[in-house]
Order: sequence, then C-alpha cells, then structure tokens
Amino acid sequence: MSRPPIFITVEGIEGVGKSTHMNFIAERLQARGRSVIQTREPGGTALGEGIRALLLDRAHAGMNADAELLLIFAARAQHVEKVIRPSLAAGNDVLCDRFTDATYAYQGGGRGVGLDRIAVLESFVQRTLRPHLTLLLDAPAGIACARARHRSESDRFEAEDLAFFDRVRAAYLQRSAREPGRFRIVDATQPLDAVRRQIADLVQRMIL
Ligand code: Z5A
Repeated sequence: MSRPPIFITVEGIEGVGKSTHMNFIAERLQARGRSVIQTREPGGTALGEGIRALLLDRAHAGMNADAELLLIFAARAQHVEKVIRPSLAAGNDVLCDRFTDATYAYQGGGRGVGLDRIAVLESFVQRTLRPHLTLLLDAPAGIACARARHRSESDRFEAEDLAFFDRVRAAYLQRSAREPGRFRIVDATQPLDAVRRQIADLVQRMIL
C-alpha cells in the first residue's frame, strides 16, 4: 500500500543548494509514483509572494524584528490554508523550499527573537501541521555564502554578515539534534553530483 501524502521541507542557510536540488527531489518522488506540489516560503501564494518582496527589499533595511516575524507568519497563514493543507488533503506530497524551521533559525538564531514567541505563532498559524520530513542541507557559512554571492545584488538577508549565518546554521543544527526522527542532514560541502547522490538515497529510503 502506498504511503499517505508527505509534507517535506528543504532547509539550510543561503547558498547550500536548496533551489538547485528542488526539481531533482520532486523528480525522485515522481519516479516513485508520487504526485508532488512544489512550493516555497516566504511565498507560495500571490499574497505570500508580495510579502516576500517586502521582506527581501533592502529599502526596508531597518525592519523591526517583530514586524519581520509577523510578516513571515502572515505569508505562512495564507500558504498553509490555500496551498499546503488542500494539496495534502487531495493526496499530493508537498515539497516546500523553507518553512518554519527557517523562522527558528533566522529570526530565532539570527535575530535573537525568543523561541517561545515563535512557538506561539507556529501553533496559532499551523495548529498541528508540521513537516513529516526535513532535508537540512548543511555547509559552513563561509562556503555557502561564497557560492550565493557570485550572483547579482544581494537582498536584505544576503546583506547580513557571516556571523549572522553562523548563528543561523547553529540554530538549524540544534533543531536537527532535537528532532533526529524528522531531520536528515545532507553534507552540502560536497560537489553537486555527490550531494545529489546523498539526496537520491535519502528520498529512496524515506518513501520505502
Ligand atoms: N527567511 C526567513 O528569514 N525566515 C523564514 O521563516 C523563511 C525565510 C521561510 C529568502 O529565502 C530569505 O527568506 C532567506 C531567509 C529568509 N534569505 N536568506 N539568506 P530563499 O530560500 O529564497 O533565499 P536563499 O536561501 O538566499 O536562496 P539561495 O541563496 O538561492 O540559496 P540556495 O537555494 O540554498 O542555493 P542555490 O541557489 O541552489 O545555490 C547557490 C549557488 O551555489 C548556485 O550557483 C549553485 O549552482 C551553487 N551550488 C549549489 N550547490 C553546490 C555544490 N554542492 N557545489 C558547488 N556549487 C553549488
């Protein structure tokens, strides 16, 4: 009998290769006969993409950390109710590029927002919805950020210094240590082909 729909998230600091590997993960799932909805945060709905533009815009460099947190959860509320829950209910797997672990890592670890406040919003917006499985692509900030910064102008998050991304990475690793049943860590320092092989192996095992 095939497994019920799974909610899979892909996490990590900027430049670890999340966007690069999203299609590949979806293809691996589809090859196993799964129907997959791909989405991302912040974003995934018209409202969410509008909020994303505000969050990334360097014109808002002085954004208050609580305002940032609330915008992220406003986008998430729309995304959960309009895309994630209905897709799962219709029998699809949902593959999401970042979700609430990113909030614990960036707003909690990076900005120093209290984790208890994030937990309150998580319960309010998501009720019992949590990812079943999270692939954490992990690499030191020096390596990952150097990859990402080959690109054009940086956004409001990418403008942060390496110490910020060190804190974000540490927060991700702490979360994964607390929930080893949900997280799978991928060594993203490896060349692209080797990362793909790790991911293919993990996807294969998670849907057996
Ligand atoms: N954010 C938040 O603060 N709180 C939240 O709750 C949520 C999000 C949900 C936008 O997210 C910002 O939102 C994010 C945190 C914040 N900002 N930051 N930082 P995003 O996911 O859209 O942004 P991002 O993480 O900056 O995306 P990214 O820089 O594109 O990272 P990526 O998707 O992990 O990397 P990539 O584009 O796939 O790869 C980057 C480059 O590296 C590219 O040229 C690849 O070809 C190359 N690459 C990738 N893997 C390898 C390997 N293994 N070897 C060599 N080269 C590689």
